Amino acid sequence: TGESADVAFAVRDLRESTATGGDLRAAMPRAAAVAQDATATVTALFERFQGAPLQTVLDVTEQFDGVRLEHPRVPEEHLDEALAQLDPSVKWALETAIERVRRFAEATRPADTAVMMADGARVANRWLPVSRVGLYVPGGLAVYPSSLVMNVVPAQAAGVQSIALASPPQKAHRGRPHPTILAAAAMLGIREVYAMGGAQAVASFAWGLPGAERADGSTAPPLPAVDVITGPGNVFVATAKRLVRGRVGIDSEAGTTEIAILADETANARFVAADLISQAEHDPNAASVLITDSPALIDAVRTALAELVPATRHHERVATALAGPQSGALLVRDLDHGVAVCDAYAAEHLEIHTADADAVAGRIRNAGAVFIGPFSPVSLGDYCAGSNHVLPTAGTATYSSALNTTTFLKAVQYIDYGREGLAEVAPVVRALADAEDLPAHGDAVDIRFA
Ligand code: HSO
Ligand code: ZN
Repeated sequence: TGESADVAFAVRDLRESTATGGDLRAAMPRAAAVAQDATATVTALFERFQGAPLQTVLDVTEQFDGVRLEHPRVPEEHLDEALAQLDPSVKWALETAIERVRRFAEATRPADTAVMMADGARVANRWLPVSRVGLYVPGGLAVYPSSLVMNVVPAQAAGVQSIALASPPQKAHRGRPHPTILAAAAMLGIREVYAMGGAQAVASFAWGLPGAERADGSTAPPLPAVDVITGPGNVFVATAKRLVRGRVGIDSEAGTTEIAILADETANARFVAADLISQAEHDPNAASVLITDSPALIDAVRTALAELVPATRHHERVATALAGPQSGALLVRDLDHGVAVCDAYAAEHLEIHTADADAVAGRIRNAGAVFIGPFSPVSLGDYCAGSNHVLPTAGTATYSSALNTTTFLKAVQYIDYGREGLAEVAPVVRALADAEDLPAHGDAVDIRFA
């Protein structure tokens, strides 16, 4: 029916490749690290911020977002107003997403543990939420109320008592964050929202902001510093988070989105093409990668892309992302080779479209999230599967995890030994204390039995 166009989607033949380990990783299609170094800019902003925090935030907001505010704190009635005006079908969809993400987040909160090492010798581990968090919701090429849900719900499931939210002011919306963001915040019971973006939002969360009187006589209260800052953002937000780490905790770096699809000749080429397009829609630098042992599937996917890409709204962005060096098809020898390639790539999102997809999924070690079979597309996970969509990108899935309740929890260990329990291991303390030439350590135990 529709027109079809040539869509660039390069094929790399890895069938003869013997690369493993680091060599295989180096052979993966990834964009060169972002050349833009924001460290100098962000450091300068942080210095300015130390001298005059509120003034700096307001000036920088005017410069970058084009709006002059009296204080970034959004009056609470704006949240209620946005919720009252929210399209009912969007409200229903957000409610469904919130319910599913919450159910999974609560179920995956780690349990407290207690171990009796011997009679009267108990060691326990208890997960406690951090006191206060600052969550960042970006507002650039697209607005992401779904990302607000993905950040707020695990923080609430962890039991965090104080949650602040920042999102850039929109010129088109009287200098407020996007109304869908405000409405989603209100739905989740978040009352503390700030119209600020970029590194200035991260600085405000890390060091706090003073309050202010507004011209209408109302008061914006101070913003107290937070313990943890999470959320995706541009290179300035990511750099700012890296620079405040240590003072506060941060989540893993969720950068430009990626989808990898492991498929065999049983895969539906149109499903595969649609899913590659769906994540390419985010960003011209997004990565869409097909890993398969079937040359016929590659041909069929390219045919489907030629039909589907021109018909999609953001076809320019999508075509640019598919044509980039970070995207393309990788032709592998067989499924074992495909699994090895998936582990080397360590995708943010990995879809499995093979016979016995569940068993194949069980063999994958490195991925932010694994989507199993033809009816688990990534866009399901983006909104309402119940899983989280803030995921490790750029190969960091080799060591880091999806945003989850532990991002907002810390564990305290409890040691509760009685006389007998201590007596039993007193010689162990004595021996190790002497071996370390720290005799007072041994004495501290022995004195109890002298
Ligand atoms: N795929 C993105 C998340 C998202 N998609 C938000 C749509 N809205 C990164 O996982
Ligand atoms: Zn997405």
